[in-house]
Amino acid sequence: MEIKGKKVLVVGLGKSGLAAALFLRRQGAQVTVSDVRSAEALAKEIPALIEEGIAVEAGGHGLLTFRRQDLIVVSPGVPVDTPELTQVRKFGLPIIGELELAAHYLRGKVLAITGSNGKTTTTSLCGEILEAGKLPVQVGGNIGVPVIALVEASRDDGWSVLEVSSFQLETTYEFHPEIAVILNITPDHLDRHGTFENYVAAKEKIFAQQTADDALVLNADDDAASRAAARPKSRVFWFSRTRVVRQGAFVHDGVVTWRASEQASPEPVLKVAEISLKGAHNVENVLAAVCAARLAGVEAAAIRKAVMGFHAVEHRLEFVAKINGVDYYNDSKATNVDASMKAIAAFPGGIHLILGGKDKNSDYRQMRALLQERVKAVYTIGAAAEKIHTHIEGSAPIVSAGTLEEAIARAGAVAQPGEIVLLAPACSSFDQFENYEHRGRVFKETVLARRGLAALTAT
Ligand code: UMA
Repeated sequence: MEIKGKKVLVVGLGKSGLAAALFLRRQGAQVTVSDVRSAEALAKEIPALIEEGIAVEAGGHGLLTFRRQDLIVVSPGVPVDTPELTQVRKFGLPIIGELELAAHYLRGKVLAITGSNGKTTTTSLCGEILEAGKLPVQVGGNIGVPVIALVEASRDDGWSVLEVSSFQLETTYEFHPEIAVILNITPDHLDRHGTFENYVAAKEKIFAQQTADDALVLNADDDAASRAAARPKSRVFWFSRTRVVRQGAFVHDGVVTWRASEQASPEPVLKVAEISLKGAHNVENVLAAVCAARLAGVEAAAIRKAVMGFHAVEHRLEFVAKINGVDYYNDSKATNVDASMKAIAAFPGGIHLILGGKDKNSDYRQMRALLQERVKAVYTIGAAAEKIHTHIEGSAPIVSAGTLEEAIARAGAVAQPGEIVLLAPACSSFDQFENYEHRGRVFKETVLARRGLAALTAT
């Protein structure tokens, strides 16, 4: 992609937009960034951008600014149907995402991982495994490091392991991973994509450009992910927790096993009991990572070593503390109903569950049976509290806590030794927090302060 001298607009000045703007400038483009946030809110970013020769439009998007460009690069969080983008699309102006831009410049091979849940854990795990296999590797994408920021250090003999979201995939056209993984597809982000079908279509763009030389790894236990098998041109590999698959990874007699093809003999990789991560969903993540890593050429022994040494990623069913016999877990990344249900299912019962935040047009009624079976009480917080209350009423006692701190206090006051206090809110965080990391940190800080207090009263 020849960018030198071109007029390029970057929409959104978050992590992605900032990295994209600086990269484009270094490539010799005439760069403008546009953000709805005010100049005051962007006071930190603006001077640095101006110094680099990048023009900034703050406090809203101007149609004229958009029309003046040769190319528009949108940040993942910017909906593709804003009035300005809709207008300029009519004039045939190319609009791509930051991932697509990066894909044009990234050297080496790409292992891309998508799914509604488990992306970050699987991406980190794949990164560790490839490293254990002595392959040059860098990790980025939705996990927090914009893909464009990986370009300059990428090398022809290396791998980029990328967590890719539906937001990022939606604006890709030539993005072409050598190995693509779809972990699962369950309803999420319906407020942005409108329908489940649109969301699935965005996810499926991960393999749209793959050829017969590439590999697609799919979850045989997930309906929507396995339906994708009808469409790719690439070779499909499966993973399953519940059955033996033709080619891919599966659990056999408590052992994670890999089989390269129907003709190949099965190869034991590690025992399920050796996986340090909690929950059945994490066995799926490990199976997916085993598939991807074997396809990338990592030997079973290196995979086993890396999986055994891998512990929960921050905010993903992360153990925080034991206070008076009660275990506190932070799963702030459970930002949808399915993720929250997976977290609940990781414990046999005795759960005090903190639910709520910003609703994403979700159906919490699906949780009723599981709540009835395993949850002692639900503590609701944030803007979605009332809707959640209506959807789950009768399946578990509900305490309207309002805030996260109050929920922890109320749950901690009644939880008995051996029980669990679990933050798995099934909602996004933006009503009360900056993002899910912020929510997770507040959870951890509040719990740890409680532990300090408990220690003081015990002495
Ligand atoms: N903005 C506009 N106009 C709009 C909308 C937003 O100007 O119409 C501006 C905002 O004012 C803000 C900026 O855009 O200044 C934010 O851009 P962004 O939302 O794309 O955020 P980034 O900081 O660039 O982070 C993005 C991803 N964010 C989203 O997809 C919402 C991060 O994923 C990712 O880690 C980062 O790029 C690096 O690749 C976060 C996420 O929540 C973790 N992802 C979703 C998820 O995991 O569920 C998909």
